[in-house]
Amino acid sequence: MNFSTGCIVMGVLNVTPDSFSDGGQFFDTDRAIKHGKRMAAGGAAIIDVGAESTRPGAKPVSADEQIERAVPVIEALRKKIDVPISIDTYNVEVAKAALEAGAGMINDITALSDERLGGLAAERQVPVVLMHMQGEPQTMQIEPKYDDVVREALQFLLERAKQAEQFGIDKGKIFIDPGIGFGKTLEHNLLLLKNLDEFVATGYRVLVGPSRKSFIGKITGKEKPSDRVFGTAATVALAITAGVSIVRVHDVAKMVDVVKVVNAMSRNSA
Ligand code: HH2
Repeated sequence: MNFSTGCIVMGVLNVTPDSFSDGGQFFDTDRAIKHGKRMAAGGAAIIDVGAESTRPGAKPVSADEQIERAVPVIEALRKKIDVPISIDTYNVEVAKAALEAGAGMINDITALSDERLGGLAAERQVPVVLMHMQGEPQTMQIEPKYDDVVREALQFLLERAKQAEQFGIDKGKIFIDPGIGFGKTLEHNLLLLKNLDEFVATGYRVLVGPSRKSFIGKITGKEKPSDRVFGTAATVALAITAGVSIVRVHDVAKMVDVVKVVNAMSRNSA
């Protein structure tokens, strides 16, 4: 991963029948592989493969089923493209199988709640994403509550990042993520996005994943996630200005343009 030009783009590859924005579109292995190649050609610097939807209300998928969905896609992409692949999982068996298949990064929405995942990342020396979530996907959007969402997410992520370092993961390989939409109201999401610079100020690299999420639909009135591209672009531009290192998005080629322009402007004003 090269951050010399600024922020980079992580493309979302959901090998699922039920993801909130593209469920079913890339459930078929061949279609998933094609989409991965398309995202790489569009300028993705990382491809994040997920085999379980974590949308609000989603039910967990067994490790075997996730492995069956993700591994053939990772193996094929590893051979066809040069872009690093990350596995979006909180399950240690799924992570192990994905790393064997050629993934080189772990994206954990539970921020190493299973310590074995921390051990695995340290042993294999792969980067990890630690994300903040209140509750769990099945129930997280019922009534999210915080005294101070920014402070609480920051404190949680700092604790988990320190733990990750204790596992033996290099600081430079740890990414923290406020977890947009994970146990958050519209107001919470906006506060987190407005204060991304505070996450950057921790010294850990920051990843953010606002792409096509429902808070954008609430603001713009766009019901269909695929109509939320411009709304997503606004969040991406703001995130880069705050110093975020990775944006996790669905519309890779379009967001790569946004990222290139904002990166260039950020350099010129430095
Ligand atoms: N968002 C989703 C999934 N994984 N990982 C990180 N680190 N940050 C995020 O914001 C994040 C994530 C949800 O988006 P998507 O994968 O498109 O949907 P689904 O969970 O329904 O598959």
